[in-house]
Amino acid sequence: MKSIFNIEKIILLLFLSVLGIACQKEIDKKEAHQPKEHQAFPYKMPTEKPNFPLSASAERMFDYPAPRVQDNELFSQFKYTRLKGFDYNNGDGTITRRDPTRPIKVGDTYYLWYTKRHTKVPPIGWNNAAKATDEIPSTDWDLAEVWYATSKDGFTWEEKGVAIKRPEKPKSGWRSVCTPEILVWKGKYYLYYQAFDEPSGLKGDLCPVSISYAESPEGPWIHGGDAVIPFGKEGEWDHKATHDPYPIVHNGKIYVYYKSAYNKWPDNRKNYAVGHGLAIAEDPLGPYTKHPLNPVMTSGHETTYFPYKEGIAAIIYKDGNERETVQYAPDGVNFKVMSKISLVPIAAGPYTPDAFTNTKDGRGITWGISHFINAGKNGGRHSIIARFDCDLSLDYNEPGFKQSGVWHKPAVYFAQGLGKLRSHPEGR
Ligand code: AAL
Repeated sequence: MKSIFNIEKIILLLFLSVLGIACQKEIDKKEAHQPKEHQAFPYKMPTEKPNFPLSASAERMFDYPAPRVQDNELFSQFKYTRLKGFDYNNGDGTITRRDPTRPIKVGDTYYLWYTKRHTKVPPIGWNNAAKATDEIPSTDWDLAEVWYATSKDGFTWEEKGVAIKRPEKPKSGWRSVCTPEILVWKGKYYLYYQAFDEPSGLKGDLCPVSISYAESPEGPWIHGGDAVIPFGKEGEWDHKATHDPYPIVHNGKIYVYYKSAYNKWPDNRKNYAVGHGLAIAEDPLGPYTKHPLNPVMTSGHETTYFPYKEGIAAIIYKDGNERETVQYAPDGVNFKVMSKISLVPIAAGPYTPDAFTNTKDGRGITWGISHFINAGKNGGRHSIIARFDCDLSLDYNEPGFKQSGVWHKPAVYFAQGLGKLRSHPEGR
């Protein structure tokens, strides 16, 4: 008799405690929806989002890696250094170097690849592409090849020669090979690059991506394939061009971020938009499968990505509403803005020691090579490559790079004067 009484007591107790929990949950839920008391925002910066009503801006402040930009690991200033070792023919426009890869270190030597055009005359512009010849380039990257240079310190470089030559017509790339990027995979070196079969600008900036490989960073480079990044189907955002191929090893596979421009037509380019897609493969020579959520980035221009913590971070410039930002995606697909940046390195190739190590703990970047496309005076337009330094690294902490002010001399602003609004709105 006594034992039955105990069991009932236990069941009753159990029932009451479950009831109790359910009630508490209900209370919490109700409380959760109760408008919390408004409180004054504290003078001392909260380390995490306060639990009282906040303005949209104050809410967002706690969506960043740190509420203060100076403490934000994914915010940095960028400082620039002119490189030694490259000649530009007194800036007369006949020599250009642009769209550099990331430098890689082999032994104690840094290797760098880039677009080099050395033509008799400067480019005539893509609006005049129909007048381009075998000697007269349309754009700055027309009639170009992929060259390479080495350095011991990343400041002084020695140009070594051509890595990827333009093949004989009609092979893909006979008109121009440019905008390279490097991958190191299973002890071999791979160069991805754009391959033009017509002067850029004729019908657009249309080109597929080719790939070559070598046992050594000094070559010889063996042709590995053409159009390795599949174009989209007719009407899709990337059916016209695949640019700026950018491989990173992630999740044991090759993640290639690439750029494409859409919403533009030969007779109407002014409403163009730029996106970045992701194509994934288990072998550098492909096949590549494009991510179903492409474009994974809807701002930016050239591609710059690097492993960060368990995910991928990106430096985004020029185009789109989220231009001039650093973004991060733990899955390498769904990027969010982590900071707003200024004086952004264009077509940046950051030195990224863990780009090809399949890291689950990306350490970030501190320097790299970028380009300026508006070097040289009118008629001598060409690009130069330069070094940038920054602190987007978990292992480096230089407060100088974390200051929030970027002060240009008034002359810099006045140089962007109203007079150029129609002729050169972007101040090129
Ligand atoms: C660059 C890159 C690609 C384009 C052209 C040369 O900024 O996006 O390489 O084709 O411009």
